[in-house]
Order: sequence, then C-alpha cells, then structure tokens
Amino acid sequence: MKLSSHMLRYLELNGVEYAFGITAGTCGSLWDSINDTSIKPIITKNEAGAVYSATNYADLSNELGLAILAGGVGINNAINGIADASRRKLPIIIISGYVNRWQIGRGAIQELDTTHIVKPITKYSNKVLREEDVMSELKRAMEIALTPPYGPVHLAIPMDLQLVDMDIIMPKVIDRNMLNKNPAFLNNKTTIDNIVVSINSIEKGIIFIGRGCKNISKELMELSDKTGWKIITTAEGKGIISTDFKNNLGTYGFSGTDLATKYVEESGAGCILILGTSLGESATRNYNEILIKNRKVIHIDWDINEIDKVFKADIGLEANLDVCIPEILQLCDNRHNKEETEKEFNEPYNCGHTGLSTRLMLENIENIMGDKYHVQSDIGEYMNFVFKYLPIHENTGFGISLNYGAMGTAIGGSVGLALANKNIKTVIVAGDGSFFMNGTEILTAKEYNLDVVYLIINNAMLGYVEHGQNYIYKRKTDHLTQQRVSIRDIALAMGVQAVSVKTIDELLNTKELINKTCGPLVIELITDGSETPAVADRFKALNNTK
Ligand SMILES: Cc1ncc(C[n+]2csc(CCOP(=O)(O)OP(=O)(O)O)c2C)c(N)n1
Ligand SMILES: [Mg+2]
Repeated sequence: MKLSSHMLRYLELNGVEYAFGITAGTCGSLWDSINDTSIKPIITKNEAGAVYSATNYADLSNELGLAILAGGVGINNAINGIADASRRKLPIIIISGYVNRWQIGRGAIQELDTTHIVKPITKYSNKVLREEDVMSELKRAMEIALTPPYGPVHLAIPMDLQLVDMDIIMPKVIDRNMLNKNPAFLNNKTTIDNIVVSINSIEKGIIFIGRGCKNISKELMELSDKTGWKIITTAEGKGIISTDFKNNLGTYGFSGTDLATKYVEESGAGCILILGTSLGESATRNYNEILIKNRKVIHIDWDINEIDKVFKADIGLEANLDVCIPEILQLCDNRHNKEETEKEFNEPYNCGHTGLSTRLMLENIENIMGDKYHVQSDIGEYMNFVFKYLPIHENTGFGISLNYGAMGTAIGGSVGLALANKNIKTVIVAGDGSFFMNGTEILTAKEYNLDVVYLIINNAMLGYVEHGQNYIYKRKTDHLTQQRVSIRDIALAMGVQAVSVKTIDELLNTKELINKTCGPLVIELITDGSETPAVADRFKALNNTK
C-alpha cells in the first residue's frame, strides 16, 4: 500500500472524521487515499475556510481537526486559519503536499518551503524527507497537537514520498488519556488546598471564566451556587454559563455588560478566581488592573505560560480545569449568607438611531431559532453588541475567535461548526465585510446541505474601522462606506435561499422559513450603521501607545 494510504488509515483509526481542504498536484495522493477510508472529504472554496472549519470543528467536537492542503499556495492561503488555531489553542493537523524530493531547489511549480513560514504559529512543523520517518512523524505531530495546551501542527510530505509503496507496522492508536495527564497538576494537592482555603475564607468573590472552561459549565454553576461568588465571562467564554443562571453577571471586557463592569468596579469582592483565560486585551479592558485590584488573585490554566503573564497571581496553578474544578467544588464549603444581586444586565433599549437595531436583532435571535442552536460571531463592529446583549440559554452554544480577531473566521469556518453540530442549527452573525471576505464558504455549506443560518448585518460599510478612524484621527478614510450591494441577491445567485429584512417584525417573520429550510439560509439585515455600540474601550486602547 502507498504511504499516503497508510497515513490516512492511521488518521481514521484515531477517529478523524473529516478532511477539510482543496486538492492539488502536490497533495493529490493524500486526497486519493481518503477514498479507501471512512474519512469524509470536505472541499472548501478557500484554504482559509478549510482551516477555520477544521479549527471550529475541533473546538466544538473536542476531536482532532484535519486539513489537507497544497504546499506553498494552499498553506499560504490558510495562514490566518493556522494563526487563529494557534491563538485558540485548538488541536488541528495540517498535512501539506510538497514537490518531489528530486525537484527540491529546482524551482518546481508551487515550490515554496512553508515549513518555516508556519513555525511561529504551530506547535510543530516539519518537512518529512525519508519514508521510514513518515508514520512516526505523523503520530508525533498528532500527539503534539493533542497534548495540553493543544494547538496546530503541520507536516509537509513530498509527492513522491506519498506514493512510495511499502509495508509498515501501524503505530499504536493515540491514548488521549495519557496525553491529558498533567504531571504538574498531579503533584499539586497543596495548591488545591490553598485555593480551597481562600475560597472558604473570603466571602465575596468573582469567578472569571474563559473559553478553557467550555466542558465544565455545570460544575462552575455549582461552585458559584455553593460559594455565592458571582460569575463573569470573557467574550470568548460567553455562553459557557447560561444568561439565565442567577449568579451570571454577563460578559466582562470590551463591551461587557453594565452589570459585570459595575460589579468588578464597585463590589469590593475580595478574591478573583480566574479560570481558563489568557487575560487578553479585550478580556481585561486593555489590561486594566481594576479587575484584580485589592483582591486575592487565583489563576488556573492548562498552560503554565498564561500564569503571571498579564497579572501576577497570588496563587497560580497549571492544571486541567476539567479535573481540578470538580475537586475544588467538592472541597468547598456551602456558604450560608449569599449575596443577592440585581439581574438587569444593561440599560433598557433606547432608540437613539435610525434603521434596524442590531441590539434588538440579537435579542430576538432566540425568538426565531427555536430552543437549540449554536451562535458564532464573526469580527466587526456588531460583535460589541453580541458581547453585551446576545442572550445565551442552556441549550445554546456560542463562540467567537476574538483574540486573533480575523474577519471571516465564523463565516469561513461555518462548515466545521455545522459538521460538529449535526442535530442543531448553526447561526453565523457576520457583517457585509466578512461576507465579502470569506462568504463563498456558504457555497460549501450548500454543497454538503448543512443547516446554517447566516445573519449578515449589511451596513454597507466596514463600520468598525470607519468609526475607529473617525474616533482616533477625527476624519474619514474614503470608501470605507461603500455602495450598498444586495447580499440577498448574491446569495440567490449562488443558489442559496435568502431573504432581506429591514425591521424586527420582518426578522421575526423568518421563523417559519428557518424552520423549513434544509441547508444554508442567508438573512440579510439592512442597517444604516447609525446605532453606536459601546466601542470606546477598544478605540481608547488603540489610542494608548503608552
Ligand atoms: C482579516 C482582517 N482584516 C482586517 C481587520 C480589521 N477590521 C476589524 S472589523 C473590520 C470591519 C468589518 O466590517 P463588517 O464585516 O462589514 O462589519 P461592521 O464593522 O461594518 O459591523 C475590519 C476591517 C480584521 N479584523 N481582520
Ligand atoms: Mg459592515
């Protein structure tokens, strides 16, 4: 059997379900070998979409994402996707083809050594040149991707190497339990005890939840219930705790809820338990120390590099949160006098703008989507409304890739979300800018008949940067506001169901259409960009060069 077939067989044995990408001469044999496995090929429109999808799939399924790409051209198209997976610490493997070994250095078509280009944005990147190394390198790369903290890995395999016909001894299937055993955590009983003593002795505290907590919502609500400590989340952690949970004060950070911001600033809470967040610019409101000032700081993360990186922790612990939070929960006392707080997240809506309200649109998603769905926000001005106003209930998932913050991650990676969420609808919230950048992946969703509702907020401008330029430089850059193009008509021309709405009532009327649509549906929301989101924090941060 040829080596590429052994590789695909090994990926299949390890439970890989999908291969995202676009085939090409240099990776042709890898794609050909998929035919002999149960792995389903997902051919995207752009390699960026393939890697966004593999990453989003890895995020929601907790499985390894796979992308198979052309060397040089395919990898370079995918750079933003790889960088995004790296910032999000999600396990994906990218296998790229490479020119024949005898062609290396002789200017063959598409020859470009991308192994080095992706080194800073992968945990491991290697070009394999000897047949006897291929399977061990594959296993090694997969293990590196799946060892906490996860991340992307890349292997380049020359064409002729993919085709070598040889017998191999199939490597052992990877045991993820072994990879998950974090030695630092195993020896850390004392630190856990110290954390529990702090929690038990400090009456008023804050639990700050990042995306790293995605598997432990139930335990965190129990911990908050027991201790009476309030929960705030980062934007990326939004949705881990239901908006309805009594102690959830909402999102903290740029465009956080009024309630969360006020609690951090005024409650006098004596401790903050920071869990599974890298404390990025957005999550900390540009590293504003008010988050930790005059309180004990406990920071737990699976990545030791995050501890003390932004704020010095009084107690820092490198640990797998899925394991240590249940333990802490068990050891904590049930507090008697628990603080009651109001539950008004934000000021009531007050229409100070013209046209459709993005806030009201987001607050109404639940009224058109039924009770089980996943919302993924793209990057644009509207995301500030998402953080502040979008309610997320128990059966609703949420995601955004904010820290790397590339436009197009949600719309371009929508296919991966839908494949991981087979039984529920996926809702993408994106702007016209992201639509024009990566919206062709809607065609991929059509090809595979995936249930995705694309809510495209068309304000006919790159609103975030138009308003940002105005705020900081006090004048406009021409052409950030552009001629309005009908996104509905573009979608219809792509053979995708689409409607355009101008009012909340029209939006509410799409409920039936959403219900009966199989495959993708584009809902274009016509807005005029006059509703101002709470973006001043971000703009001030851009203006603060220190
Ligand atoms: C790949 C990439 N290029 C540029 C940016 C900078 N950027 C952030 S938001 C934005 C405009 C987004 O426009 P649109 O999708 O229409 O949303 P809006 O801001 O109008 O709501 C730009 C250019 C980015 N985040 N990612
Ligand atoms: Mg726009």
